[in-house]
This record gives sequence, C-alpha cells and structure tokens, in this order.
Amino acid sequence: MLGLLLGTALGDALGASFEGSQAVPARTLDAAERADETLVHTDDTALTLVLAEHLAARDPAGLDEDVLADEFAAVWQKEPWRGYGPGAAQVFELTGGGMSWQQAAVSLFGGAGSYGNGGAMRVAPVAAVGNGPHHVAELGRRTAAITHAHEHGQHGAEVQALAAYLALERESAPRVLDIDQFRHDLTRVVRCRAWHEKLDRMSELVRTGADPQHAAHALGNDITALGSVPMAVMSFVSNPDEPIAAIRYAIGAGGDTDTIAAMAGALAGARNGAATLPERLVARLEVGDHAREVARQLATAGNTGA
Ligand code: F2R
Ligand code: MG
Ligand code: MG
Ligand code: MG
Repeated sequence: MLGLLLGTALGDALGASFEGSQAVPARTLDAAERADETLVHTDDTALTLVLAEHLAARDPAGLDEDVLADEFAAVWQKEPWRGYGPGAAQVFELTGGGMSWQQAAVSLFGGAGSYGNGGAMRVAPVAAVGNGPHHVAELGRRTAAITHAHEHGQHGAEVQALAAYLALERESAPRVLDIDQFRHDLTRVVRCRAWHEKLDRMSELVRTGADPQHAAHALGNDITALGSVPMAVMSFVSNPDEPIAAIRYAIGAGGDTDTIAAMAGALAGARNGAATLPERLVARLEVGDHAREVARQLATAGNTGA
C-alpha cells in the first residue's frame, strides 16, 4: 500500500509542472529528476490520501459517502490552490454550503454531471480493501459518484480501481504481467463499449511497443476519464516492473501529466512496492511522511500489508 501511495504522489508531483504541455522530452524529465526542489503534489494526491484515511478509519471496505464528501470538501477548503478541477471545486463549495453531494454532483455541466478524471485519479486505495474485482469496482464507482455523476467519470474510477487491485493482487504472482489477461480482467467487470474499445486499442498498442506520443494520440491524454485512464494503464502495462519508467512514459506525451502519471505510479507502485521507487525522489516528496503515516494506519486497521 505504501508503494501505491508514494507512486501516486511521485507521478503527480513530477508530472505537475508539465500539466497541459506538449510532449515532454527525456532530457527535460532528466533535469526535473536531478533537481533538488521539494516535489509538490496537487489535488490528485491530496484526495487520494483523504480516501485512504477514510478507509483506514473504518471496518474493511466500509465506505460512508456522506462523510467522505465532507472530508473531500474539507481538504479542498484548506488548500484550494492545489490545482482542483473546476467541477470538483464547485461540488465541494456547494456541499460546504449544505447541499447534498448527490444534488451538487448532478448539477454540473448543465445536469450531465462530470466526466472528468477526478474520480479515477484518487480511487486507487479502494484496491486495498475490496474483496474481489466486482466489489472493488463498486467501491470505486461509489467514491467517484460524490463528484462525478456522469457514467464515464464513474467508469474511469472502476477501471483504475480494478487495475490497482489487479496490480496489488499480482504482487506475489509470477513476475511476468500477462497483458491480455489484465485487459480481459478489466473488461469483464466494466461493462461499457466505449471503455472496451479503448482497452482493446491499448492492448494492440502495447503489442506494437508504441511510444508515449503514439499511444496518447490513439488513447487520449486529456482531463477526461475516457481520455486519460487508458493511457495511464498503458503506461503501467508497458513498464510493469519499473515504476519510474511507467511515470516517465505517462508524462512523456504531455497533456494531463500529473494525473496520468499519478494513476500509472499508483499501479506500478502497487505492483512493485515502495522500495522500488527512486529513494532520492521519494525523499523530495512534500507529502512523503504523511503518505507513510496513512499507509501505516491502513496496515494497522488490518486492511492491507504495508
Ligand atoms: N484542474 C486541473 N488542471 C488545470 C490547471 C491546473 C493548474 N496547474 C493550476 O494550478 O491552476 N487539474 C485537475 O483537474 C483534473 C481532474 O478534474 P475533475 O476533478 O474531474 O474536475 P471537473 O471539472 O469535474 O472535470 C474536468 C474537466 O472536464 C471537462 N468536463 C467534465 N465533464 C464535462 C461535461 N459533462 N461536459 C463538458 N465538459 C466536461 C471540463 O472541462 C471539466 O472542467 C485533473 O487533471 C487534476 O489534476
Ligand atoms: Mg492535479
Ligand atoms: Mg453534509
Ligand atoms: Mg491533472
């Protein structure tokens, strides 16, 4: 679990300064890694840690959406400058003013609800407490629904939650990731044609060894769930055993770099563990001690190993 949390934070904080940019050359990333500055995280990590703490404070797999909605709103209120999506910020503002999260989420975008990637970017900790793929997907969907009423915002969280679960589950399995099996396990649970098509395309791109720009062109690398979660999974399955390579792949094409790298980092960190993350980069994380404390709380609660 510590690997999942620190992988999230590292991807987010390394990717943050490139969010919204065009392709990021390897030498630019090398320089960012060599620097000494503190690695400052954004909304992706802030909300992931809120969710992890929420789960740690309850019985395994206990989830209280009303409480979680207030906890999300509280962390946004404390540090609104951490680059939140406008829709999410509006939900937090409305719930802070007394509106239910159900009403607030459905009020966004003319009543369509958000299909942004904010539900997916924060969802990975549910992988540690769900008992089985369907349960993990359900927990993922419920945590996303607090801010993302649109089906694609929720499917994104289902896919990322499940991918994290499969990555964690495979920690003690044979060290070769079977990409077709991984895609099959994701599509078996998430029943939506648009997502199946994207994940099928992803498998094909992995087979051909596509570079980040080619992959992003085919899969998307924007702030929507459908336009970013497949690219994050692609970054992971193309580099399953080396978290920093998965993170670099995710950032390489530009776009929503903090979020795609946070999700890829969560998956690769979950599979490989915290010890496989570059020590020097982890030491620069602003949120390192807090992430370690939350991982400890989850382990103490009996939900997961460290
Ligand atoms: N907000 C950002 N980045 C912007 C710049 C940040 C900059 N670095 C700074 O510090 O100022 N990043 C964060 O937002 C993304 C997660 O967004 P979330 O939580 O899903 O928010 P939202 O607003 O609900 O959705 C994102 C956008 O998607 C479009 N959209 C969603 N649903 C829509 C719909 N039904 N119709 C039309 N458009 C829809 C909108 O443009 C939303 O604003 C992450 O990248 C996180 O890092
Ligand atoms: Mg962010
Ligand atoms: Mg309330
Ligand atoms: Mg982002």
